Amino acid sequence: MFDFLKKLIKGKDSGKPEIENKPLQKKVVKKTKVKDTSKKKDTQKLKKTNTSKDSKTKSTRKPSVNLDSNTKQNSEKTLSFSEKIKLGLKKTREAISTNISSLIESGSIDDEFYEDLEVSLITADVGYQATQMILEKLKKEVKINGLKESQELKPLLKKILVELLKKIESPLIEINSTPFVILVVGVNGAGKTTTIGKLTKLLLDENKSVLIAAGDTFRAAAKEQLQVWGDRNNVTVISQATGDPSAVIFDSMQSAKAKGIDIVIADTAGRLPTQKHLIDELEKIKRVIQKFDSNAPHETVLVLDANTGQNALNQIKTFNEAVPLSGLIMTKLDGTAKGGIVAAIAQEYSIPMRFIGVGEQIDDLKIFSAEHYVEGLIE
Ligand SMILES: Nc1nc2c(ncn2[C@@H]2O[C@H](COP(=O)(O)OP(=O)(O)OP(=O)(O)O)[C@@H](O)[C@H]2O)c(=O)[nH]1
Ligand SMILES: [Mg+2]
Repeated sequence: MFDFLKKLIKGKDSGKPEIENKPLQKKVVKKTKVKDTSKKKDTQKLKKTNTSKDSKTKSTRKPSVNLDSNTKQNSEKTLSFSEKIKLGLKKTREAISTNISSLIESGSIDDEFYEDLEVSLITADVGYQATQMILEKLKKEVKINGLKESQELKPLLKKILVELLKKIESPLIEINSTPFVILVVGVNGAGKTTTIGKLTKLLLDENKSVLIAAGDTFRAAAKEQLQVWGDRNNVTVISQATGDPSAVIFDSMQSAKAKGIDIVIADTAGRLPTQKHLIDELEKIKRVIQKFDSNAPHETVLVLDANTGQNALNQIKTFNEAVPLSGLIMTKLDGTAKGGIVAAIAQEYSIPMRFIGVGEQIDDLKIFSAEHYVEGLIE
C-alpha cells in the first residue's frame, strides 16, 4: 500500500543522496489500482449516505483545519522531505545530541570517552543492548582506521545507527484485498486517533478512498474527536451510539465493501499492557473482523508515544502477543522525547517502523527513513 509513498522520500529530495529505501522483507504491491469513475461516485455517495440502521455515518464537506495549521503547512511546502524531518525532530535532536555531540567534539578517544558515550546513549533511550552493540562496532572501526580524535567518530556513529535502523525501515505493505483493513492499537493517549487523521490524509493524497471506523467505544468524546478528523479529510466515519468495537469495525468493513472503498482504518480504545482483559479484547476484535475477511486486519499498527522511552519495548511485547503487529508508528518526536528508543526497538524487534509523528497537524506524519531519522537526530 505504501509503495507509492516512497517517492515522497526519493523523488522530492534534491539535496541529499541518502537512502536507497529497499525494504528488508521484499514486499511488492502487486495490484495496480485502476480508478473508475463509477467507484468514485460510489465513494462520494458513501460520504453522503448513512450505511446502516444501527450506524451513524457522518460526513461534512467543509474542511476544518485551523488557520495555524494552514500557515504552518504553507511555510513547510518549500522544505524538502529531509528538512521537514529535521524540523520536526529539532527538540528531540537538542535532547539527544547536545550530550553526544559535545562529547564527540571534545577530545581524545580513551576509556573515559567510551564510558561517557555509553551513558549518553543510554540516557538518550538507545537501551543497553543497542548501546553495547554500537560501542563494540565503534571500537572495532576505531582500531581498523587508527582513529585518535573523538570528532572523527560522528560519521561512524551515524553509519552504525543507520545500519541498525534500516532493519526496521519498510514503508511497503502489500495491498491484496479490498477493503484493506488497518487496525490501530496502543496505550491511552499514544496518539492513535491523531495518527489516523494524518494517515488518512496521506492515503487520500494518493487517491485511495478511506473509511474510518470509530472502534473506541470506551472513552467519552472519542467518536467526536475522530469525526473532527473525518471532517478535515472529508471522509466517512462510522460509529455507533453504544456498543462493541468489533461490531463497529465489522459494520465499517461491510459498508466499505459495498461502496468499493480501498482502505478501512479502525481506531481502538487506549489500553495498558497490564489490563489483560482489555488486551484480550483486541483478540476478540480480530476474530470478529476475520468472520468478514479471514485475512483481515491486513495491517495491525501499534502507535507508540516517543516519550514513553524504554516502556515502548514492553508495549510492543504485550500487544504483539495479543494481535501480531505488522507495523509501528512513533509519535510526538517533535517534543523533547529522546528518539533513541527507535534504535532500542530495532535492536530487539524486526517489526517495521512505518511512520513517525512530528506534530499535531494533518501533515505531520512522515515515512520513517533510517537515514533521515539519524540526520534529524545527530547534527
Ligand atoms: N506534539 C505532538 N502531539 C501529538 C502527536 N500525535 C498525537 N499528539 C497529541 O497527543 C494527544 C493524544 O492524542 P490522541 O490521538 O487523542 O491519542 P489516542 O492514542 O487516540 O488517545 P486515547 O484514545 O485516549 O487512547 C493529543 O493532544 C494529540 O494532539 C505528535 O506527533 N506530536
Ligand atoms: Mg483515541
